[in-house]
Amino acid sequence: MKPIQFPKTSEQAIKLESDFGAQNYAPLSVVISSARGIWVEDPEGRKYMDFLSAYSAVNQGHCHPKIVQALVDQAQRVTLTSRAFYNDRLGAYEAYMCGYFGYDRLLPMNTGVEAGETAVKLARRWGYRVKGIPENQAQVVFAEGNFWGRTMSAISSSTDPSSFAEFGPYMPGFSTVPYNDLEGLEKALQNPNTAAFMVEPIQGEAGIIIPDSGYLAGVRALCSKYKVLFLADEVQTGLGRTGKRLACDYESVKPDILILGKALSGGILPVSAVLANNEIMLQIGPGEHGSTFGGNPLACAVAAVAIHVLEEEGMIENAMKRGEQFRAGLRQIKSPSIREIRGKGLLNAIEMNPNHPYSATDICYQFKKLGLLAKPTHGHIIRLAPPLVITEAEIDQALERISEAYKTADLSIA
Ligand code: IF1
Repeated sequence: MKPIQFPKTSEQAIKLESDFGAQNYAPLSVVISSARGIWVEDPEGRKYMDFLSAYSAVNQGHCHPKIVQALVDQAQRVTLTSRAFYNDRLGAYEAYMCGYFGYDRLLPMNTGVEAGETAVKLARRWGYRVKGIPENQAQVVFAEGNFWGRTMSAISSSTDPSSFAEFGPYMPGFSTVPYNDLEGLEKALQNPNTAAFMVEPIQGEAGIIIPDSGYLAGVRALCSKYKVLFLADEVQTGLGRTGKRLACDYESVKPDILILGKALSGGILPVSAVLANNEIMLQIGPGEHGSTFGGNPLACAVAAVAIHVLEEEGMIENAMKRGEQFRAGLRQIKSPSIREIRGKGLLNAIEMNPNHPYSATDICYQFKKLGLLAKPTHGHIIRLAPPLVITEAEIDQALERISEAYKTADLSIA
């Protein structure tokens, strides 16, 4: 069999996917063949500012040299041992992460949704053994508009038909309450069979929905009051994205179970993690949970450096400062199509008037023509989330391109 031939042009790359790929995505028509920092390049040499960051998996910038070096070094030692044996990277990584986030223990997984599944299993197990919920009666509550992945459990909690429709039957014992609504949440937590409430501190896919200040503190207080575990899904908002180490830090609340993913590897390979204290984490014993790649030495070596460079290179503070600069600049753009600018740190969104002649997708194609890549979440909301290494000058450059895109679009319908 001949060795694989990769395409040389964007057109060839797109055609191959169209001919042979599952059609579970409809990507923007741009092909990325190389990347560094906030910049990505297509096979024809066109350069773009990445304002999606692979949905916040590339907070540290594409191909961060130190993270790549950690990958290369470890890949030449050992990459995967399985958990049937020990390896010499996992324990040190666990200790490092527990010290950094302030928990007793870490359970390593690979994707964000696996970490979410792990958190729900831990919560149910704790519910039966510690809270005393009758077997198979545990309830886990989620927020309307949640998104935590594509598995059957994750879609069973979803309120978005594009996530759950025609995939039933669904996981029992799940319910939802309105986001940012403490009264509604309290009613659900009064059910003695409620084991946990899982929530994103800022809802990403729902459209960068920022709750009222005090909401997270209210969640924390209500969960403590009713002995319900507070599960924070920081897969997208964590690791500096919102200008703080965790978005929960805005209200200094500490979840009972912390769920991390995406940028935990700086976008190099799938790494996720669940952190909790002993009373919760030790409810799962040997042989009761795991995964082939969970805790592999390559992932541990990469994640340890991905976390370290966040701090060492001041990326979290930069996200706070650049985010303020970015939102101030966006608010200078006068376009009848823009309804709201919102965000925290470098997790931002432009909400457009849904009935405006041009859509968020139209605007994203204008952005692409001007050398900036972004993608709408729902029809009329554009998520703008560059890597946290973006400079002041690059923010200004992005603002010029965004402003130009709206000017062109507004002129086109004048
Ligand atoms: C896709 C969305 C974002 C997440 C939060 C857990 C997970 C995600 C808050 C699961 C994953 C990804 C999935 C990816 C696109 C992207 C996404 F548009 F789908 F909704 F970011 F908003 N918690 N989000 O955002 O992590 O298992 O994917 O590692 O499915 O297209 P995962």
